[in-house]
Amino acid sequence: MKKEVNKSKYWKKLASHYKKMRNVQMRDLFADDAKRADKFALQLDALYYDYSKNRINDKTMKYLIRLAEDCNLHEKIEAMFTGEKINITENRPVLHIALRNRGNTPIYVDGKNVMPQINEVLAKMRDFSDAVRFGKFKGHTGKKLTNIVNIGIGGSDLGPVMATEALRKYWAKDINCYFISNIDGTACAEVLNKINPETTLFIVASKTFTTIETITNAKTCRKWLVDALGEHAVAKHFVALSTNVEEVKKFGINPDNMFEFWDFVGGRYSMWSAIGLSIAIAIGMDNFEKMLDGAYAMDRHFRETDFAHNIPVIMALLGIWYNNFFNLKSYAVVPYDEYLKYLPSYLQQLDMESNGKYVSTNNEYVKYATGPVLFGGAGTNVQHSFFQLIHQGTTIIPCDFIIPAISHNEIGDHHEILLSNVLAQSEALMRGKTVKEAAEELTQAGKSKEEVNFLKKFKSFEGNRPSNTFVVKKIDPYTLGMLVAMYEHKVFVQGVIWNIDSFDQMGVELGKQLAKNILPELQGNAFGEVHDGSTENLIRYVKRLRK
Ligand code: G6Q
Repeated sequence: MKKEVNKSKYWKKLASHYKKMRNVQMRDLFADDAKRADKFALQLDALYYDYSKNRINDKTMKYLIRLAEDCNLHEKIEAMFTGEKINITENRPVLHIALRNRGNTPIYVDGKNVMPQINEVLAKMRDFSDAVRFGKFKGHTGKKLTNIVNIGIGGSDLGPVMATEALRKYWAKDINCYFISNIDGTACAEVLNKINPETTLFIVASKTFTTIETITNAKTCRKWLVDALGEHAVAKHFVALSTNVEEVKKFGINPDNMFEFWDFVGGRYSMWSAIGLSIAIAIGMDNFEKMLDGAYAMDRHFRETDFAHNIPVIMALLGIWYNNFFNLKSYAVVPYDEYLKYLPSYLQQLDMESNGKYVSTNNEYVKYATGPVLFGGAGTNVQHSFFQLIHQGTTIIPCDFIIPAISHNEIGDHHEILLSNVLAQSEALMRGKTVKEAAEELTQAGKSKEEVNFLKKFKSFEGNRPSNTFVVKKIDPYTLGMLVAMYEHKVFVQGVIWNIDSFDQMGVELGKQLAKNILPELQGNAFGEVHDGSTENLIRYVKRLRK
């Protein structure tokens, strides 16, 4: 059995090193070392990762890397890439990396190379997305399908939503994408109100094909289509993305119209698979494959690069440093690109569903913090919402800033203003403004002595707040692939160090089970279950309002 990580040599060394580092000021570290910014930076293709604005020195990095080595990270990475069953609670391999294994080297699961089946589905996606895009696969009444509606939730929704939005500039001119995920009837109604059944393709995306939200939404959409065009229209307007051919048939979708993926692909890691069909139709299969190429480049970097120069490993270790030693329980991801506005929600599932666990792979309750709270939003908008707390709140929230040097919409000086803002944020967070500096500024602005004395604390910033900055040239399919794979691997490394299974999601089950009990109680009269007083009251009150 593996020793608990918080009992390990380098964990203890880090704990005592933290005591020396906790009061160190980053601005002093920069002043003392002219090469700091170069030293704590990495590059892969056009992606530049500056992690110098962190509360680290050489020793911190040395200890963190030794910690990763002691956790057998090398072996664990190899285990993932070679198809070992590292998802131990579900006894499954974890092979999203196979979906973008552009070198096509064999990867075996139970003695069988999975690459041929992956390539087959990619080829089927190419044929179908081309046929839709070029109007060869038409709707029941002979019209071109221009409204693409992905019906799915969680991992069968967030990737397509995020990636299609990120790559909106690459969409075919006449194609529009819509997403229905929430069981709230409003989600269906709002999309159906906007589209014409004759020109709509519904993509039912569900790994299990049993998810209540998706199946209910898909049935509603099917009825809407059949009411308008008749039962025969279904074959031309519905396709399925799933691992479950039986349920797809039961739903009434011809298996010829099904795009398969497999149990070795986790929902939140599935946008590279058939689950990405809406992305492929929107941007074309060539661009979809460029996205896979970008992810593959990151995969090779992750697998082949020593830890000290390995971007996802360094990101993960810095996360551990703050989470487990500084005791910081959240972090923010802030892309300065409007097209990446859904990236934080996507990463929220990736990170929080993967590493929000308190049972270790030793089948014991962990005695250290695991996954942090991740939140974020697009800059500059969030500078006007939660940034106040990031600058002057009583907790410290490390930030990831993501910056494209070139915008897809270079209008006037918009992009330079945007860039100046993000660069200023990371500078301000690091440097801060002392009370003395604040007082001087107020004096220069002509404030009276009393005003200066009163305002100087409010106007000061303690600074020393960490951030990472990622610069790319432009958000294109390749770059997006790199960025998403980078975060996937960061999450993986943290899971290895915390010794948890990052690939199950048992935590979402209990609520689903209880909802099944409550549904008949809402629909009928009797209480079948004994609930707590609060839940019973709420059920009664809601029912009274609905009468
Ligand atoms: C992701 C989770 C979860 C899943 C949804 C939808 O890793 O497993 O978010 O993607 O619950 O599941 P189906 O694709 O089976 O409908």
